[in-house]
Amino acid sequence: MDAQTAKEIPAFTSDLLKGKKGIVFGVANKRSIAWGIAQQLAQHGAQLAFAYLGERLKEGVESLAATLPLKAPLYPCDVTKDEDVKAVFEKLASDFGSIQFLVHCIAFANKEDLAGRVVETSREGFRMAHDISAFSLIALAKAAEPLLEKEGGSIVALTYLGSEKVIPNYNVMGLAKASLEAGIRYLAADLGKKNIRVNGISAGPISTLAARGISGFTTMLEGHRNRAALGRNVELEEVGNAGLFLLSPLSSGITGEVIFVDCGYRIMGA
Ligand code: NAD
Ligand code: IMJ
Repeated sequence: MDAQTAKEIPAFTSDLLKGKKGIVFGVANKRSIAWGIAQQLAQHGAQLAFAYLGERLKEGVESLAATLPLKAPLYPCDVTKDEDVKAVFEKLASDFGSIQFLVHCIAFANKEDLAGRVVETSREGFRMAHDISAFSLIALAKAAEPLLEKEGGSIVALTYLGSEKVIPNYNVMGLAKASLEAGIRYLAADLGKKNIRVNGISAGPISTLAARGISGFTTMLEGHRNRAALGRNVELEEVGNAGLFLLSPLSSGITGEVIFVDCGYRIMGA
Protein backbone atom coordinates (compact mmCIF):
# COMPACT_ATOMS: atom_id res chain seq x y z
CA MET A 1 0.00 0.00 0.00
CA ASP A 2 1.28 3.41 -0.99
CA ALA A 3 1.69 5.37 2.24
CA GLN A 4 0.93 8.74 0.63
CA THR A 5 -2.46 8.16 -0.97
CA ALA A 6 -5.35 5.82 -0.41
CA LYS A 7 -5.25 2.84 -2.75
CA GLU A 8 -7.81 3.64 -5.36
CA ILE A 9 -11.20 2.93 -3.88
CA PRO A 10 -13.23 0.95 -6.41
CA ALA A 11 -16.33 2.82 -7.64
CA PHE A 12 -18.53 0.22 -6.03
CA THR A 13 -22.28 0.57 -6.42
CA SER A 14 -25.05 -1.36 -4.68
CA ASP A 15 -28.71 -1.19 -3.72
CA LEU A 16 -27.80 -0.61 -0.05
CA LEU A 17 -29.87 2.59 0.09
CA LYS A 18 -32.31 1.86 -2.73
CA GLY A 19 -35.69 3.42 -1.93
CA LYS A 20 -34.17 5.51 0.92
CA LYS A 21 -34.50 9.28 0.90
CA GLY A 22 -32.77 12.01 2.81
CA ILE A 23 -31.48 15.54 2.97
CA VAL A 24 -27.91 16.87 2.92
CA PHE A 25 -26.98 20.23 4.49
CA GLY A 26 -23.66 21.91 3.73
CA VAL A 27 -22.76 21.47 0.07
CA ALA A 28 -20.90 24.61 -1.04
CA ASN A 29 -18.88 23.12 -3.91
CA LYS A 30 -17.40 19.86 -5.21
CA ARG A 31 -14.78 19.77 -2.44
CA SER A 32 -17.38 19.96 0.35
CA ILE A 33 -17.48 16.99 2.71
CA ALA A 34 -21.28 17.10 2.30
CA TRP A 35 -20.80 16.47 -1.43
CA GLY A 36 -18.37 13.61 -0.74
CA ILE A 37 -21.04 11.95 1.41
CA ALA A 38 -23.85 12.76 -1.04
CA GLN A 39 -21.98 11.07 -3.89
CA GLN A 40 -21.58 7.84 -1.93
CA LEU A 41 -25.23 7.88 -0.85
CA ALA A 42 -26.38 8.41 -4.44
CA GLN A 43 -24.05 5.69 -5.75
CA HIS A 44 -25.77 3.24 -3.45
CA GLY A 45 -29.26 4.10 -4.61
CA ALA A 46 -30.41 6.88 -2.26
CA GLN A 47 -32.59 9.76 -3.38
CA LEU A 48 -31.28 13.09 -2.09
CA ALA A 49 -32.46 16.61 -1.39
CA PHE A 50 -30.00 19.45 -0.72
CA ALA A 51 -30.24 22.54 1.46
CA TYR A 52 -27.78 25.29 0.54
CA LEU A 53 -26.87 28.62 2.09
CA GLY A 54 -27.85 31.62 0.00
CA GLU A 55 -28.38 32.44 -3.67
CA ARG A 56 -24.63 32.67 -4.27
CA LEU A 57 -24.27 28.91 -3.94
CA LYS A 58 -27.48 27.97 -5.76
CA GLU A 59 -26.09 27.51 -9.29
CA GLY A 60 -23.09 25.49 -8.17
CA VAL A 61 -25.18 23.13 -6.05
CA GLU A 62 -27.69 22.83 -8.92
CA SER A 63 -25.03 21.69 -11.35
CA LEU A 64 -23.58 19.20 -8.84
CA ALA A 65 -27.05 17.81 -8.09
CA ALA A 66 -27.69 17.45 -11.84
CA THR A 67 -24.85 14.87 -12.03
CA LEU A 68 -26.74 12.45 -9.76
CA PRO A 69 -28.81 9.59 -11.19
CA LEU A 70 -32.03 10.64 -9.37
CA LYS A 71 -33.51 14.12 -9.48
CA ALA A 72 -32.67 16.03 -6.30
CA PRO A 73 -34.76 18.95 -5.04
CA LEU A 74 -32.85 21.98 -3.71
CA TYR A 75 -33.94 24.29 -0.93
CA PRO A 76 -32.32 27.50 0.37
CA CYS A 77 -31.60 27.43 4.12
CA ASP A 78 -29.72 29.66 6.53
CA VAL A 79 -29.77 27.62 9.75
CA THR A 80 -29.76 30.77 11.87
CA LYS A 81 -33.28 31.50 10.58
CA ASP A 82 -36.14 29.49 12.11
CA GLU A 83 -38.39 30.33 9.16
CA ASP A 84 -35.84 28.90 6.68
CA VAL A 85 -35.60 25.63 8.61
CA LYS A 86 -39.40 25.41 8.82
CA ALA A 87 -39.81 26.06 5.08
CA VAL A 88 -37.21 23.42 4.13
CA PHE A 89 -39.00 20.66 6.02
CA GLU A 90 -42.43 21.71 4.74
CA LYS A 91 -41.16 21.41 1.16
CA LEU A 92 -39.31 18.19 1.98
CA ALA A 93 -42.48 16.67 3.48
CA SER A 94 -44.41 17.47 0.32
CA ASP A 95 -41.62 16.31 -2.05
CA PHE A 96 -40.51 13.14 -0.21
CA GLY A 97 -43.19 12.35 2.41
CA SER A 98 -40.85 10.54 4.76
CA ILE A 99 -37.04 10.53 4.96
CA GLN A 100 -34.58 7.99 6.37
CA PHE A 101 -31.46 10.15 6.83
CA LEU A 102 -30.11 13.66 7.41
CA VAL A 103 -26.54 14.89 6.91
CA HIS A 104 -25.24 17.93 8.85
CA CYS A 105 -22.01 19.41 7.42
CA ILE A 106 -22.28 22.98 8.67
CA ALA A 107 -19.80 25.10 10.59
CA PHE A 108 -19.03 28.79 10.82
CA ALA A 109 -17.13 31.18 13.06
CA ASN A 110 -15.91 34.71 12.42
CA LYS A 111 -12.48 34.69 10.84
CA GLU A 112 -11.10 36.89 13.65
CA ASP A 113 -12.11 34.21 16.16
CA LEU A 114 -10.07 31.56 14.30
CA ALA A 115 -6.72 33.13 15.17
CA GLY A 116 -4.97 34.50 18.22
CA ARG A 117 -6.09 33.82 21.78
CA VAL A 118 -9.36 32.15 22.81
CA VAL A 119 -9.55 34.56 25.77
CA GLU A 120 -10.20 37.34 23.24
CA THR A 121 -13.36 35.67 21.87
CA SER A 122 -16.29 38.09 21.90
CA ARG A 123 -19.72 37.18 23.29
CA GLU A 124 -21.20 37.67 19.81
CA GLY A 125 -18.48 35.58 18.11
CA PHE A 126 -19.04 32.77 20.60
CA ARG A 127 -22.81 32.98 20.15
CA MET A 128 -22.66 32.87 16.38
CA ALA A 129 -20.20 29.97 16.18
CA HIS A 130 -22.36 27.93 18.55
CA ASP A 131 -25.63 28.88 16.88
CA ILE A 132 -24.50 27.87 13.37
CA SER A 133 -22.19 24.97 14.23
CA ALA A 134 -23.90 23.30 17.22
CA PHE A 135 -27.46 24.52 17.88
CA SER A 136 -28.30 23.92 14.21
CA LEU A 137 -28.06 20.16 14.75
CA ILE A 138 -30.79 20.39 17.40
CA ALA A 139 -32.96 22.61 15.19
CA LEU A 140 -32.60 20.28 12.19
CA ALA A 141 -33.15 17.12 14.26
CA LYS A 142 -36.33 18.60 15.72
CA ALA A 143 -37.68 19.65 12.34
CA ALA A 144 -36.74 16.29 10.77
CA GLU A 145 -38.15 14.12 13.58
CA PRO A 146 -41.70 13.83 12.17
CA LEU A 147 -40.30 12.77 8.78
CA LEU A 148 -37.65 10.40 10.18
CA GLU A 149 -39.84 8.64 12.73
CA LYS A 150 -42.15 7.13 10.13
CA GLU A 151 -39.62 4.39 9.31
CA GLY A 152 -36.73 5.19 11.64
CA GLY A 153 -33.57 6.79 10.37
CA SER A 154 -30.06 8.06 10.84
CA ILE A 155 -28.50 11.49 11.37
CA VAL A 156 -24.79 12.19 10.83
CA ALA A 157 -22.89 15.36 11.75
CA LEU A 158 -19.30 16.28 10.92
CA THR A 159 -16.92 17.17 13.71
CA TYR A 160 -13.20 17.68 14.31
CA LEU A 161 -10.54 16.70 16.88
CA GLY A 162 -10.35 20.35 17.99
CA SER A 163 -13.37 19.54 20.21
CA GLU A 164 -11.21 17.53 22.61
CA LYS A 165 -7.63 18.69 21.96
CA VAL A 166 -6.23 22.19 21.58
CA ILE A 167 -5.49 22.70 17.88
CA PRO A 168 -3.81 26.00 16.92
CA ASN A 169 -6.33 28.59 15.66
CA TYR A 170 -9.35 26.26 15.88
CA ASN A 171 -10.29 28.25 18.98
CA VAL A 172 -14.02 28.99 19.35
CA MET A 173 -14.81 26.27 16.78
CA GLY A 174 -13.31 23.75 19.22
CA LEU A 175 -15.83 24.81 21.86
CA ALA A 176 -18.66 24.66 19.32
CA LYS A 177 -17.64 21.15 18.21
CA ALA A 178 -17.52 19.99 21.86
CA SER A 179 -21.12 21.21 22.12
CA LEU A 180 -22.02 19.53 18.82
CA GLU A 181 -20.60 16.21 20.04
CA ALA A 182 -22.48 16.42 23.35
CA GLY A 183 -25.55 17.22 21.26
CA ILE A 184 -25.00 14.05 19.25
CA ARG A 185 -25.16 11.99 22.47
CA TYR A 186 -28.18 13.75 23.98
CA LEU A 187 -30.10 13.67 20.70
CA ALA A 188 -29.25 9.98 20.31
CA ALA A 189 -30.80 9.37 23.74
CA ASP A 190 -33.92 11.43 22.91
CA LEU A 191 -34.52 9.97 19.47
CA GLY A 192 -33.43 6.38 20.10
CA LYS A 193 -36.93 5.22 21.09
CA LYS A 194 -38.13 6.34 17.67
CA ASN A 195 -35.41 4.29 16.02
CA ILE A 196 -33.57 7.42 14.94
CA ARG A 197 -29.80 7.13 15.37
CA VAL A 198 -27.44 10.12 15.71
CA ASN A 199 -23.69 9.84 15.14
CA GLY A 200 -20.66 11.96 14.29
CA ILE A 201 -17.73 11.62 11.94
CA SER A 202 -14.55 13.27 13.14
CA ALA A 203 -12.67 13.84 9.91
CA GLY A 204 -8.97 14.56 9.54
CA PRO A 205 -8.11 17.80 7.70
CA ILE A 206 -9.35 18.02 4.11
CA SER A 207 -8.70 20.93 1.78
CA THR A 208 -12.24 22.38 1.56
CA LEU A 209 -13.48 25.96 1.46
CA ALA A 210 -13.83 25.92 5.27
CA ALA A 211 -10.23 24.76 5.69
CA ARG A 212 -8.30 26.59 2.97
CA GLY A 213 -9.09 30.00 4.38
CA ILE A 214 -7.05 29.16 7.46
CA SER A 215 -3.50 30.51 7.58
CA GLY A 216 -0.92 27.73 7.78
CA PHE A 217 -3.36 25.07 6.61
CA THR A 218 -0.96 23.58 4.07
CA THR A 219 1.80 23.23 6.68
CA MET A 220 -0.74 21.71 9.03
CA LEU A 221 -1.75 19.12 6.40
CA GLU A 222 1.87 18.05 6.12
CA GLY A 223 2.26 17.72 9.90
CA HIS A 224 -0.91 15.67 10.01
CA ARG A 225 0.28 13.33 7.29
CA ASN A 226 3.60 12.77 9.04
CA ARG A 227 2.02 11.85 12.36
CA ALA A 228 -0.95 9.80 11.12
CA ALA A 229 -0.65 6.03 11.55
CA LEU A 230 -1.41 5.53 7.87
CA GLY A 231 1.22 8.08 6.85
CA ARG A 232 -1.17 10.08 4.71
CA ASN A 233 -4.16 12.40 4.91
CA VAL A 234 -7.76 11.29 4.56
CA GLU A 235 -9.57 11.58 1.23
CA LEU A 236 -13.04 12.98 0.68
CA GLU A 237 -14.25 9.63 -0.58
CA GLU A 238 -13.18 7.91 2.65
CA VAL A 239 -15.27 10.32 4.71
CA GLY A 240 -18.08 9.73 2.20
CA ASN A 241 -17.84 5.99 2.77
CA ALA A 242 -17.98 6.42 6.56
CA GLY A 243 -21.09 8.58 6.03
CA LEU A 244 -22.62 5.85 3.87
CA PHE A 245 -21.97 3.29 6.62
CA LEU A 246 -23.48 5.42 9.41
CA LEU A 247 -26.51 6.37 7.32
CA SER A 248 -27.19 2.80 6.20
CA PRO A 249 -28.64 -0.22 8.03
CA LEU A 250 -25.07 -1.63 8.23
CA SER A 251 -24.62 0.54 11.35
CA SER A 252 -28.04 -0.23 12.88
CA GLY A 253 -26.54 -0.93 16.32
CA ILE A 254 -24.51 2.28 16.54
CA THR A 255 -25.83 5.53 18.01
CA GLY A 256 -24.40 8.45 19.97
CA GLU A 257 -20.88 7.71 18.71
CA VAL A 258 -18.17 9.73 17.04
CA ILE A 259 -16.14 7.74 14.53
CA PHE A 260 -12.66 9.06 13.66
CA VAL A 261 -11.86 9.04 9.96
CA ASP A 262 -8.42 10.58 10.35
CA CYS A 263 -5.96 7.96 9.07
CA GLY A 264 -5.08 7.16 12.70
CA TYR A 265 -3.88 10.62 13.74
CA ARG A 266 -5.64 10.76 17.11
CA ILE A 267 -4.29 7.45 18.43
CA MET A 268 -0.65 8.57 18.13
CA GLY A 269 1.14 9.84 21.25
CA ALA A 270 3.67 11.88 19.26
P1 NAD B 1 -17.48 23.62 3.34
O1 NAD B 1 -17.13 25.07 3.38
O2 NAD B 1 -17.55 22.98 2.03
O3 NAD B 1 -18.85 23.38 4.13
C1 NAD B 1 -19.29 24.20 5.19
C2 NAD B 1 -20.75 24.48 4.88
O4 NAD B 1 -21.38 25.18 5.95
C3 NAD B 1 -20.95 25.32 3.61
O5 NAD B 1 -21.70 24.62 2.67
C4 NAD B 1 -21.68 26.54 4.11
O6 NAD B 1 -22.61 27.03 3.18
C5 NAD B 1 -22.39 25.96 5.35
N1 NAD B 1 -22.88 27.01 6.24
C6 NAD B 1 -22.17 27.96 6.92
N2 NAD B 1 -23.00 28.78 7.58
C7 NAD B 1 -24.27 28.32 7.36
C8 NAD B 1 -25.57 28.76 7.74
N3 NAD B 1 -25.74 29.85 8.52
N4 NAD B 1 -26.66 28.06 7.30
C9 NAD B 1 -26.50 26.98 6.50
N5 NAD B 1 -25.30 26.52 6.08
C10 NAD B 1 -24.20 27.19 6.51
O7 NAD B 1 -16.38 22.92 4.27
P2 NAD B 1 -16.30 21.43 4.87
O8 NAD B 1 -14.90 21.28 5.30
O9 NAD B 1 -16.89 20.47 3.93
O10 NAD B 1 -17.20 21.53 6.19
C11 NAD B 1 -18.28 20.67 6.47
C12 NAD B 1 -18.22 20.16 7.89
O11 NAD B 1 -17.08 19.33 8.04
C13 NAD B 1 -18.12 21.25 8.94
O12 NAD B 1 -18.93 20.90 10.05
C14 NAD B 1 -16.66 21.18 9.35
O13 NAD B 1 -16.47 21.63 10.66
C15 NAD B 1 -16.43 19.70 9.23
N6 NAD B 1 -15.03 19.26 9.18
C16 NAD B 1 -14.20 19.73 8.22
C17 NAD B 1 -12.88 19.30 8.19
C18 NAD B 1 -11.91 19.80 7.14
O14 NAD B 1 -10.70 19.69 7.34
N7 NAD B 1 -12.38 20.32 6.02
C19 NAD B 1 -12.43 18.37 9.14
C20 NAD B 1 -13.31 17.90 10.10
C21 NAD B 1 -14.62 18.36 10.11
C1 IMJ C 1 -10.34 25.75 10.90
C2 IMJ C 1 -9.76 26.77 11.63
C3 IMJ C 1 -8.53 26.63 12.26
C4 IMJ C 1 -7.85 25.44 12.17
C5 IMJ C 1 -8.42 24.41 11.43
C6 IMJ C 1 -9.66 24.56 10.79
N1 IMJ C 1 -7.99 23.14 11.17
C7 IMJ C 1 -8.89 22.48 10.40
C8 IMJ C 1 -9.95 23.35 10.12
C9 IMJ C 1 -6.72 22.61 11.66
C10 IMJ C 1 -8.79 21.08 9.96
C11 IMJ C 1 -11.19 23.05 9.29
N2 IMJ C 1 -12.31 22.65 10.16
C12 IMJ C 1 -12.21 21.39 10.83
C13 IMJ C 1 -13.45 23.44 10.38
O1 IMJ C 1 -14.33 22.99 11.08
C14 IMJ C 1 -13.56 24.77 9.79
C15 IMJ C 1 -14.52 25.64 10.20
C16 IMJ C 1 -14.60 27.02 9.79
C17 IMJ C 1 -13.81 27.59 8.82
C18 IMJ C 1 -13.95 28.95 8.51
C19 IMJ C 1 -13.07 29.64 7.49
C20 IMJ C 1 -13.67 30.92 6.98
C21 IMJ C 1 -14.49 31.69 7.98
N3 IMJ C 1 -15.09 31.04 8.98
C22 IMJ C 1 -14.92 29.69 9.22
N4 IMJ C 1 -15.68 29.11 10.17
C23 IMJ C 1 -15.54 27.80 10.44
O2 IMJ C 1 -14.63 32.91 7.82
